[in-house]
Amino acid sequence: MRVDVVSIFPDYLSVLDLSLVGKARQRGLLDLRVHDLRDWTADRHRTVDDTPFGGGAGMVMRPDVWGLAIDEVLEPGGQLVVPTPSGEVFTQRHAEELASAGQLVFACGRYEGIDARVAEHYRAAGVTVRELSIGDYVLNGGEVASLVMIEAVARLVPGMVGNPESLVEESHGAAGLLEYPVYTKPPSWAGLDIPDVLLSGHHARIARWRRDRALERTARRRPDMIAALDPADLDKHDVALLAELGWVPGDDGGLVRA
Ligand code: JB8
Repeated sequence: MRVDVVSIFPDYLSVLDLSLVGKARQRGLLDLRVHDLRDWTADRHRTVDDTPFGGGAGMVMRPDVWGLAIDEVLEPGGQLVVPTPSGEVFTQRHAEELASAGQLVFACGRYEGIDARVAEHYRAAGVTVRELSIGDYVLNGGEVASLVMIEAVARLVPGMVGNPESLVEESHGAAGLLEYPVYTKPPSWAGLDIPDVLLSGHHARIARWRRDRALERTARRRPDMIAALDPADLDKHDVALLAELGWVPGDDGGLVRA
């Protein structure tokens, strides 16, 4: 897969030389190229921004400079990703979709963002343009959001993760539940003993205990995920535990708070 990142702070992306993203590059699975947006300016000051039409605070990134950069970097079939606090919230589903693209171009804005005509222009030209937010908080620019999305996507590219099982049995996987708590040696630490069931060797009891803890954790921390569960994925023990936690079947079969 090819990933291009365009930024006025290309050094922000240097951490991609490390870790599993760096290893995937060494192994030829990921062709990652970072570009300085100012390389596509022609004026003495290498200007990338200007004042907003209609007034208001701050500066807006010029569409003409962005257009030259994207026209040069984007390959046929490539997708354009624009990190922005105004975008759809980036999820594991987005990561999975992006992982199947041949090329991703991340356009990292700064200041008050990129002139809205850039996304409009590339959509009109038939390019898939994804305006994505990594969460409900505001960063100073799209670089760190791009790093987050690149890591989430890169680890899904076949061959990048050593143990493919660790890709299926994890948070935000098919189960729609948070992960159960995990423990390792020593079995007693700081006066805390690991749960006895995990030493029992009873695989079915361990699986049930883990599912109960996942359900409890999800109900407490992510009630939105409980409401989104497919009732067909719940066994009678799940339904009983969730009822104890205050979740009962609603009119449409989904769970609602009692
Ligand atoms: C200017 O919070 B963010 C984000 C903030 C930004 C820009 C892009 C993304 C561009 N500010 O994810």
